[in-house]
Amino acid sequence: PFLMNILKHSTFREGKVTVNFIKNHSDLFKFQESRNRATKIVKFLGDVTVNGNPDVKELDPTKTFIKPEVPKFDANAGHPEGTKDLLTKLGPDEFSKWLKKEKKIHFTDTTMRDAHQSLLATRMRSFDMLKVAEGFAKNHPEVFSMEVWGGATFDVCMRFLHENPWERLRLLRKAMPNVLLQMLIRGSNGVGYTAYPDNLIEKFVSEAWENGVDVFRIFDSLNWMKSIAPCIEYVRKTGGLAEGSICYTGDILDTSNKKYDLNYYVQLAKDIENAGAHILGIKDMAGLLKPYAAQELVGALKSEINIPIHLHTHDTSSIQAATYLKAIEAGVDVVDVALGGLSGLTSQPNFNSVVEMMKFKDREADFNMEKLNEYSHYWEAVRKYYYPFESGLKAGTADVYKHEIPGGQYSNLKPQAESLGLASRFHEITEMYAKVNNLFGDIVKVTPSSKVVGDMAQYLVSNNLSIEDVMEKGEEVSFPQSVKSFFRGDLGQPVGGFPEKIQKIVLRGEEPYTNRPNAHLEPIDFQKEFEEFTNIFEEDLSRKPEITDFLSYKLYPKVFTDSLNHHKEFGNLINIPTQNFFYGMKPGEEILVEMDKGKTLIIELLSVGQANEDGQVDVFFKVNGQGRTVVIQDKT
Ligand code: 3PY
Ligand code: ZN
Repeated sequence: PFLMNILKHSTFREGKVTVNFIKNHSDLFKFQESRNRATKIVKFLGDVTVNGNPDVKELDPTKTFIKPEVPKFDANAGHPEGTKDLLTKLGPDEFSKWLKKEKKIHFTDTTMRDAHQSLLATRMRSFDMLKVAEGFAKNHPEVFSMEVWGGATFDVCMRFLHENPWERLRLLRKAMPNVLLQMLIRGSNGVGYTAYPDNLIEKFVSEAWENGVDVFRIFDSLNWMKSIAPCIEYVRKTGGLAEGSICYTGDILDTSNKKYDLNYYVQLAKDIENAGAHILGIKDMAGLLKPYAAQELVGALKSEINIPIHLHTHDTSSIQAATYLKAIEAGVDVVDVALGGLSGLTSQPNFNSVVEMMKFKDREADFNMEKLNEYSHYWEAVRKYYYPFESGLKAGTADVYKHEIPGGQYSNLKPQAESLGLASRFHEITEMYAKVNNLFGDIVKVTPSSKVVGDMAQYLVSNNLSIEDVMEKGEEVSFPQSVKSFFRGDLGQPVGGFPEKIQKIVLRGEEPYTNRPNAHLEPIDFQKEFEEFTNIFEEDLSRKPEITDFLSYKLYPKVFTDSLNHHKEFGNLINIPTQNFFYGMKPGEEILVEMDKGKTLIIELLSVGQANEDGQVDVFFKVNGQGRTVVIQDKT
């Protein structure tokens, strides 16, 4: 084929070949390059077929899948105007005023971020999103925003799905240029679990904007303004919308709760508005905001602040549609919902049903219900591929008001407990979670502070220790790293400060600090470090490293490096169908894998050989009609 390329080359045919012909015509190597890429993909498919996907811990051979039906849309038509076009036209300050004046209720679709983060351990692949992104944006340009990025997706995307999160964002942006794209950012903790240097967060925000994010939902896991305010400022330097958020905890209707009462939230909301937010987010990460509390909270905020209000919840209790109804009556501007097939329980309330709820009333939003339901069916079918990541929760629970575990964490805690051999003690863990929260001074619990409480609860249950044991024999307890770090001040300062006694026990004489954790971190010298990064990784990446690669590396050095090594061996897997990505192929099965626009591989698995004495297995494929054998080490 290489020779054929030379013979077909125009310069060769014109008889102008010189000694440098091959050197000067890199296109000759294109064939080799795409053959290499195909080989890597086939190698991956061979490996999953023989060894399984290491991320799938338990296979259920009785599972059957149905082909997800992609709702129809006109691929040749342009995108109808949506909220992104309006943001471009008005700019963020005027956009915020427009939103506040809107009468109808607006919707953010969380299906591609929080819904799968909270139901399927964040495993949704770009492949399944990209199948419907363009169609959704064309069929439903009236959606307020699509939450598609941030939170845990950044890490999981690289760590388990072997994808580049920036590539996901760019592709979704391209498919949905007309509607706002939204991300979740953990203030000074970015999309990680600890504080990062301020200039790293600033650069991250500006690159997120450049690559497609419009709405930044900013929160701090302890509701600490000193972590929220700088991030609002970074977003204000872009053309994006800063949604500063309060994390809701406790119950404002409970008058014995003095810490997180209505006044506390109103003051925090004012601080967020004064810090320059365009929108106020109410982030009810555990789904604790009951209907009548929502009425009171939203009602009070509407009269105390001037920016529009965006409400987020999780339906763990199963009554959060009622919360939305009361919030809508009280004047909330936008609510977060997930398409039916990925809604409910630890995810968001059902998009389709909440739209129906408002039909024929004055704040009704006009959606094509037939189409919206088709998208719900699509996700229902796609969800089946992800069965190993289902948490197994079957019903809503009122326990959530006691343990206050965020939706995303709750669905993760069960598999985590199983992996520690504590499956039968799950309720003990959730009860311990509540006790640890009290011990730590009743803190706001959301990533990463929720991880601190969860780590401690699991540690105590698995070591059969009680809260009393900790208080009495603390010097014998080996506290989890996250707990030590929390009491040192690495996540910032909790509302009302740290309880001193337990802080002393955990820190064993180490001095905590009370200023911003970021103040202890050296700023990044971007020019110098990016150059070093380029020197180290250029060859492995086999392309020019981008600043976004560098940001991934700075946020998750090991995850980035592992993901790069995976990429070197198996290539870019973004276009492998999800069924084959997780479960490999069956002999006789033929699949299509798009390489570049218009270039598709037809891959058929012919047969899988027997392992030889070294444990090597020959796997026979046909790729675009040509036989291809890959040798796979059997690790089963
Ligand atoms: C995250 O930080 O990932 C969350 O979704 C918190 O609720
Ligand atoms: Zn959430």
